Amino acid sequence: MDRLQQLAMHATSSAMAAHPLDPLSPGELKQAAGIIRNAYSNKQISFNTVTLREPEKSVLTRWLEKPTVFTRPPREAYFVILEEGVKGVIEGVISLTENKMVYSAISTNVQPILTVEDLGSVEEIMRRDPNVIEQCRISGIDDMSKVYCDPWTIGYDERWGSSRRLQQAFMYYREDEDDSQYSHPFDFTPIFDANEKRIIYIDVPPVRRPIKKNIPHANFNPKDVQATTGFRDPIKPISITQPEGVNFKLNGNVMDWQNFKFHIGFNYREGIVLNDIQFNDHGNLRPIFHRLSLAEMVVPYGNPEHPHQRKHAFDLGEYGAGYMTNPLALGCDCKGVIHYLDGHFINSKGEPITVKNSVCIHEEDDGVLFKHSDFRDNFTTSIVTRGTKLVISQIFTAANYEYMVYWIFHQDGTIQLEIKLTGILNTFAMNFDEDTKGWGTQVYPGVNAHNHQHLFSVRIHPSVDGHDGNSCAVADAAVPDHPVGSPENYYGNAFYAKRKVFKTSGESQTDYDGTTSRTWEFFNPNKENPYSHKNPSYKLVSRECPVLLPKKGSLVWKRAGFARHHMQVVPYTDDNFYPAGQHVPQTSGEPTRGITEWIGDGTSRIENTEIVAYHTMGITHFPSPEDFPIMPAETMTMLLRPRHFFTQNPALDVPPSHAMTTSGARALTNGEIKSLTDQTSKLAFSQTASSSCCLSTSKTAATVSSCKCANNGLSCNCEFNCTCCNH
Ligand code: ABN
Ligand code: CU
Repeated sequence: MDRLQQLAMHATSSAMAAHPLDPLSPGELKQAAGIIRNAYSNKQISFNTVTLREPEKSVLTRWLEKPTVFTRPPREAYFVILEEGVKGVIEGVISLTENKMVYSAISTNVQPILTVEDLGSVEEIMRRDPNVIEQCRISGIDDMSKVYCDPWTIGYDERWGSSRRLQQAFMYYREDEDDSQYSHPFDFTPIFDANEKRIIYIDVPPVRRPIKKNIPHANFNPKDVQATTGFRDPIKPISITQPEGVNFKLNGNVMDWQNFKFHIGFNYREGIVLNDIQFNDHGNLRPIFHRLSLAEMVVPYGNPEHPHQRKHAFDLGEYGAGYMTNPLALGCDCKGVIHYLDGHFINSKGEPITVKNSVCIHEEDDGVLFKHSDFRDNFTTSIVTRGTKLVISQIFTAANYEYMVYWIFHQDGTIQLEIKLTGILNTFAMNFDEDTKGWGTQVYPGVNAHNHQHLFSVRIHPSVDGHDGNSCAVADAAVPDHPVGSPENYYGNAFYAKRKVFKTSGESQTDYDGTTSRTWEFFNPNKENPYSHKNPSYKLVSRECPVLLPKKGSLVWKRAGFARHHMQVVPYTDDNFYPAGQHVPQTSGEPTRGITEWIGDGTSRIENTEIVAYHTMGITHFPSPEDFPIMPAETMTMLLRPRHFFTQNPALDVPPSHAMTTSGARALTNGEIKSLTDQTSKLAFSQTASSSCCLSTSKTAATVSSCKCANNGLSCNCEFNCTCCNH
C-alpha cells in the first residue's frame, strides 16, 4: 500500500471511529496489520492479536467530560505477533492516528493467547501422528476419521515449562459425525507443539480404559432425542412484541436508556466492556462506574491423578471471551426486538474477520418493580409498577462449555451481571467397575466428569460521583458486644451494619461471609446523602462466592492470584487490566502475575483515590447425570445497587401499570371492583372470561376519568389511558 492509500484509509477509519473506546473497525484493523507487515516485511510473521489500546485514563476522562474543549484521544492499537524461529511473542503499540508503529519488543518466555484458528489446526495433525494412531488402536479404534480432540493450553507442565508453545489434546471418539464425542472419551492425552506443529509426547495412564463402543453415544441432537425418549409437547408460543419499538437509543456505541448512559465496547479477551456509566439524576449526569468487565476466569479441576492436575482453564486469558464469541441467532439466544453489534478481529494473516451479532442488546419485562396495596379496602387501593430491563449479552464457547454473559440494567439504578453456564462437561474415560474416589462422578456408563470450579474475576472500576475520590468498604451485619440484660441491649435484639473502610490494598483482600450477609461498598467519601448523611455508594451484593479449592502452593493457587480472595482492591494504573497477567498461557505462577504483583506488600493506599476492584464469584461443580449429555443452564449473579446515592426510590418516576387511589376506590361500585380482577389469568385455563377487560398503556394521568369500556360501560381498571378489549 502506498502512502496516499494509507493516509486515505487512516482518514476514513479515524473519522468512522466516533468514540475513543469504540472497538477497532475492520478498516483500522487493516491499517494496523499493514503497519505491522511493513515493519516486519522481511520476516515470517503470524498475527495473534490486534485490538484497541484504550487511551490513557487521564486523557480519556478529560475528553469525556469536555469533548468540545479537549482533542479526541488518539486511536491506538495493541498487537501481538509471532515470528517464525523467535521464542516468545512480539508485542507493541501502533498509532492509527499517526499511522505509525509506536514501539515493539520481543517478550521471551511468555506464550500468546490461543486463537480459534490455533485450536482448529490440531485435530488433523493429531490424526496423522503414528503414536496417537497406536494409542487409538490400543483403545479399540482404528478409524482415525472418527477421532476428535479438544486442544487446551497445557496449563503448565514442569517437564517443558514456558518456553515451548504447547497444547494438551483431550481425545474423544465419534462413531457418527452427528454424535456428541463427550460420551466416548479416550484415556490418553497427546501434547502438541504449536510452533513445531507436531505431537511431541503422549501421557498414557497406567490403567487403560478402552473406548466402550457397545455403549451408544449420549446425544442431544433432535433425531436421537426423538428416537430415544421422544419430545414432550412443544410449548405454545410466548410472543414478545414491542409494537412501538425499543426504549433505548444507541448513538454509535453509546447507549441511552432509562436515565443510564454508557459506552459498549467489545474486545478479543474480555468480550463486553462497559465504560463511562452514568445516571441522569433529574438532569444531573452522575458518574457511577468508569469501566466494568469480566476480566479473567479460571476453571480448576479436582482430580489429583496425573496428568489431570494440570487441567485448569483461564478461559479469558488463555483463549479470550471475544475470540470465542458466538454469532447470535434471533429468537433463540435473545428474544424480542434485538439490536446487535458485530465483533471484529484479525486472523493469523492479519486480515479482518467479523463475527456477526456478537453482542445482543434488548429489553425484557422485569416483573414487578414495586407494588403496594391497602388492606383497609381489601387491597383495592393499589399501585403496581412493572419493570423493564435492558440486557447487553454475549455467549462464548470454551470448547466444551458455553458461558452466557448478561449485563443487565434495571430502572432503579441497579446494574447486574448474570452468568449462565451450559454446554457439555469435560469428561474422561473410566472403566465400569472403577472407583472415582470422590474426584468425579460417573455421569453416563464409562464417563467420568471430574469435580471443578468456575471462578470469574469481575473488574470493577468505580467512579461514584467522581473519578479520583472513591473508596471501598466491607459491610457486615453485626450484633453489639453488650449482652442481653445490659442497658445498651437489654432485650438482646440489637444489630447494625458494621463497616470497615479499606485503607490499603492489603486490607482489601477479603472474602465473602454468608453468616454476616457480607457486602462491599464503593463510595465517594467527599459527598453525603442529605437524608441518611451517608456517603453515596454502589454496593456489591454477590453471594455465590466459593473459596478457591486448590491448596495454597498448588499450581492453580500460584497462577490464579485473583481467585485467592473474593475482593481485592488496588490503585488504578493505566495497565492493571488483567488479574492473571497480560500473557497467561503456560505461566508457572512463580512469580504470580497480575493482581498479586499490583498488591505487592499490600501497603498501597486505596482510600479516596482512583481504585479498581477485582471480585471473584462462581460455582463449585460436582457433576451429576442431570448435567449430561448437555447441561441445563445454571445461573449465578451479582448486583451493584445504589445506596445513599439517591434521595428516594429512583424508579418512582416510572409510570405505573396499575394505580388506584383510596378516593378512586371509594367511588367504585361493586361491579366495578369485581372487574378489577385479572381476566387474562382465567383465559389461560380456558374459563369464560367476562365480556370486557382493558389493558393499560403508558400514558399520562390526564386520561384517567375518560376511560370507559364501550361494551359494558364499566370504568376501566387502569387509571391511565386504557384500551378496552372484547374477549
Ligand atoms: N475450557 C478450556 C478451553 C477453552 C477454549 C478452547 C479450548 C479449551
Ligand atoms: Cu462446570
